[in-house]
Order: sequence, then structure tokens, then C-alpha cells
Amino acid sequence: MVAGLAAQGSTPGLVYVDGDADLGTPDTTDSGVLDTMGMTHLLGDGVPALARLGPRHPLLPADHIALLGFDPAEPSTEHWGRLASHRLHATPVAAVRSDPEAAAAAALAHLGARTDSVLVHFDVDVLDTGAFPLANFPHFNGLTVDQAEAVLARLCASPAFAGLVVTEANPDHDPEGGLMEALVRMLGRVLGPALGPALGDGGTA
Ligand SMILES: [Mn+2]
Repeated sequence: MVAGLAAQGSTPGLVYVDGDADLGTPDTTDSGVLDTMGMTHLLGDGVPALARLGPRHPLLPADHIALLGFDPAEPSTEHWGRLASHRLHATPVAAVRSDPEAAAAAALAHLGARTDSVLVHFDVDVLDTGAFPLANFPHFNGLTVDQAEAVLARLCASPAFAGLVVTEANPDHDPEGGLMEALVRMLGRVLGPALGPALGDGGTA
């Protein structure tokens, strides 16, 4: 989505709502999971074949990114080094929990002067796994669904809002279907104002 907006001549910003910072590299991974390296390659680091997939390199300047909700215990020393050297705007999960709307507003303010559209990445693993075990990677100090809704509602209400990516919603973790339904209803409420009355009641999404 970042590449698509950039190819259209837009200057997108990205708010990365995720339980992780995803600053791994193929060279140093233990898991081999590509999803843990996404931020690295957006920033132009890592493997050139991935970092140069888009219409420009780096695909995103570091100051066009805001990380929201990652668990500060997760990044390795190497990942913290990358986060610091790029001077990423980064709000760990405890700060988001204490004031979700303010954290979202600060992320938008950071991007606002530099970008003309805002993409929102929402990894379900930013939610507390004990209460909402829908993601593949557990985080036991994550957000409540209400806190995530407050964050997403603020972000998606931005006039610059251009799209929402939802990742890691794994139906295998939800045999009764209740978690997926709660997620879809929440997303319906969040996106309703942007998409119009069809989704506005949160119940028909
Ligand atoms: Mn994640």
C-alpha cells in the first residue's frame, strides 16, 4: 500500500500499530518470519531485493513513520539500535495504554507536516493475548480492544486517512467465531465515519 500511494505521487505516512517494532533482518533472525522484518525493509535496510521492491528507496523516510504499541521487551539490542539510529517516532505499549487517543494524536501530529496521506497498519498482536488471543504471536501486556478502538478511531478520522491494513487475525485461534466478530464490529465502528452509513452502525460489516 505504501508503494502504491508513492507510485501515485502521494507522500504517505505510516502509523504502525503493532505489538512489535519488526526491525529484524534476514541475517540475524531466529524465526525466519518475514513479518518481523517489515519495518527494516521499509526503511531501506536489510536485504536489497526486499528493500528495493517499491518505486523508490528507501520506501519510507524514517520521519514518515510512527510506531505505536510495541512491547519494549521484545526488540533486541540490535533492533533498539536501528530504532534509535533512524530516530523513529516510537510510543511503547504502556504509553499507549495510559492515553490511547493522545498517543494516536501525537503520531498524526508527527506525520502531519511531512506527509499528505496516512496509512494505518493494525497488527492484532497489539491486543493483550490473554483477553483477545486472535494473533499468532502472543503479547501479554497488550492493549484492550477498547484501547485499540480509541487509537484506530482517532487515526481513521484523520482527513489524511488513506487506508487500513489488518494483519495476524488468525481464525484458527477463534473456533467459536466470537473474537473475529468482535474485531469486525470494532473495525466497522472505526471505519464507519470514513466509509459512510453502510458500515456506520458497526453491525453490518
Ligand atoms: Mn506484530
